[in-house]
Amino acid sequence: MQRNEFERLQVDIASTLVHPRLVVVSTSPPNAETRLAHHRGVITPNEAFYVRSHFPTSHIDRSTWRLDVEGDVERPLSLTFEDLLALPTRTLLVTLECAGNGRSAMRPQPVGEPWGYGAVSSAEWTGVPLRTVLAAAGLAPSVSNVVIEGADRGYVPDTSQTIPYARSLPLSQALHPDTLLAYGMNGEELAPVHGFPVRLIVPGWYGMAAVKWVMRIRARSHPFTGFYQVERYTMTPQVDGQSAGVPLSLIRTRSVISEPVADTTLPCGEHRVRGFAWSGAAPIAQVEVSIDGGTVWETAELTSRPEPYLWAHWEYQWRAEVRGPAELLSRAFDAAGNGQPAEPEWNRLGYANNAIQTVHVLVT
Ligand SMILES: Nc1nc2c(c(=O)[nH]1)N[C@H]1C(S)=C(S)[C@@H](COP(=O)(O)O)O[C@H]1N2
Ligand SMILES: [Mo]
Repeated sequence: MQRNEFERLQVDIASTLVHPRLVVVSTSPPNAETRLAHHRGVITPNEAFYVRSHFPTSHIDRSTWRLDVEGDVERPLSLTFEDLLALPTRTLLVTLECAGNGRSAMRPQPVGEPWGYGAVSSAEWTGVPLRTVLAAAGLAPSVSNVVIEGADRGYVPDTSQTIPYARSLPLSQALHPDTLLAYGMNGEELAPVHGFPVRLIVPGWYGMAAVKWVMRIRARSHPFTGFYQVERYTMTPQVDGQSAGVPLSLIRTRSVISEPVADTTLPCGEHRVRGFAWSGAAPIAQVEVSIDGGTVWETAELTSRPEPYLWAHWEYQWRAEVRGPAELLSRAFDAAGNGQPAEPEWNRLGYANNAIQTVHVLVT
């Protein structure tokens, strides 16, 4: 192993193990999920925010960093960090969920990081709308999509050279006023693992769209066929992987139970069941809880104000009267009427599992 590679590995391990709230899924590249029961309120502290990276963390010097805007544009740009700071800002509360969140609950177990339910977190993001930068460059009329490229690179199956992490957005989403080039996370600069100095935020979309360490923006008039665009992050139903997949975009409606913690023991009596619910398509309208394994459902109380892109917190009062195993379930509905299925929609790469979660506890 090269010396600098070794050093990078040390940094990755240190930056993911630094906070006891994170459960490490892998150390290089750094992948770690947030313990649901450790959330206090709807905003996740930066050091407890889940981490998902395909390649080692990029460590970027902000003073030499440039954001290149090129491709089918009238005026290619190379912006400094100060150039970006000088543009009008926008701040949004956004929940980020990895498309692989909950993969470990799928059967048969698909390939990929074995996430539990903690690859989801929320923050207040500050940045410049991507459209502002695209307007400054001037898009050609033929442009149909915009590729956002990160500084991180590595090998992927069937390539002899390294490739960068890169994702394309349809033009309509690239021009959406809420799609941000973010440099602020809960009032702080981004940590290296979360994409310092600048990352994309695409509110309502699964996390793969939120490209970290953004270095290059390319306006294109033809479809982008990069590895992370067409080989990953598509719903591929067949085991053979031959049929074309449906690209992931909006986060499906979902809820999780954060308390009581799954597979724990509690005494008979009053307990507060707590959790979160979110949907990329619309704010959360209702959450229901079942304490009998899914036969009877009752409405939970929303204890935070439902917002378009931010998860809602909910609570439910449970009087545990019967000793023995209990099964707690929650299900959410968004304002557009989307709910959660009883079983995951199985797909080869294990994405977008928004099936109702069952939490098993033992009442003593
Ligand atoms: N450059 C780059 N951006 C990336 C990734 C990556 O590997 N490289 N991973 C994506 C995925 S799959 C997710 S879920 C989110 C995770 O963001 P976080 O690590 O800040 O939680 O970043 C996205 N942006
Ligand atoms: Mo992800």
